[in-house]
Amino acid sequence: MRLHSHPASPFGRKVMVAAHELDVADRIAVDWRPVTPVAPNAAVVADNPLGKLPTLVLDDGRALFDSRVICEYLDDLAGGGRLFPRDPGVRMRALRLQALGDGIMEAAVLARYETVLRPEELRWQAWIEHQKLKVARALDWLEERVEELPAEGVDIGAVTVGCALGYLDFRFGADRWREGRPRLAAWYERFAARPSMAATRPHDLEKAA
Ligand code: 99T
Repeated sequence: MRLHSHPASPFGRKVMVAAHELDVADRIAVDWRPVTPVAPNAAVVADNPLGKLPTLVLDDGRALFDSRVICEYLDDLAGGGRLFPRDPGVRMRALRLQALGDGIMEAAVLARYETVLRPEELRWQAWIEHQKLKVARALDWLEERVEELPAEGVDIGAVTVGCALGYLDFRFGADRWREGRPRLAAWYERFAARPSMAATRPHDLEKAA
């Protein structure tokens, strides 16, 4: 299998953290593709009409997108029911956290694009502020409900929230998301120490790419 991804992409990291947790990472060859909404990559577009990362190309040529679909595929490949719990109540809790983590990443990526991609004279400060407010509200929600995240072990909710927090450190370190959120910060400190997270740090991958 080949994965179109990029060291900076939190969605790409989510897929690789899931792959490491499921012990299938060595079956995936990663192709680093620089991609933005205004600079699509031809190889990615050939496999995914949306032109987005991550996109996984299977050995039979089928391409899977987006990160949610790819993670479910990898979970099935590894036997199923590991990152996506089978018990309906536990599963729904993990899926809701996945949605929240994806939402944090989406809002943060939109704020990032508005900050670095859009020509300076066209930048819309209120847009950036409101994307950042979404992130802040989601982090406060997590701080209040940190027990929803698995204290030990891992599921797709933990993987996604962990990658979202890692992305905030990578792109928005100056915003200091840990301030006022000690419970979430403590959870992340433990989660970030997992080998799957250590193997996928954006700073390290960017240097190696
Ligand atoms: O939107 C584009 O054309 C290019 N952007 C992407 O492909 C981003 C890369 S993160 N990926 C997504 O938005 C995927 C979202 C999808 N719902 C999923 O896979 O879950 C780039 C971050 C950065 O450069 O800082």
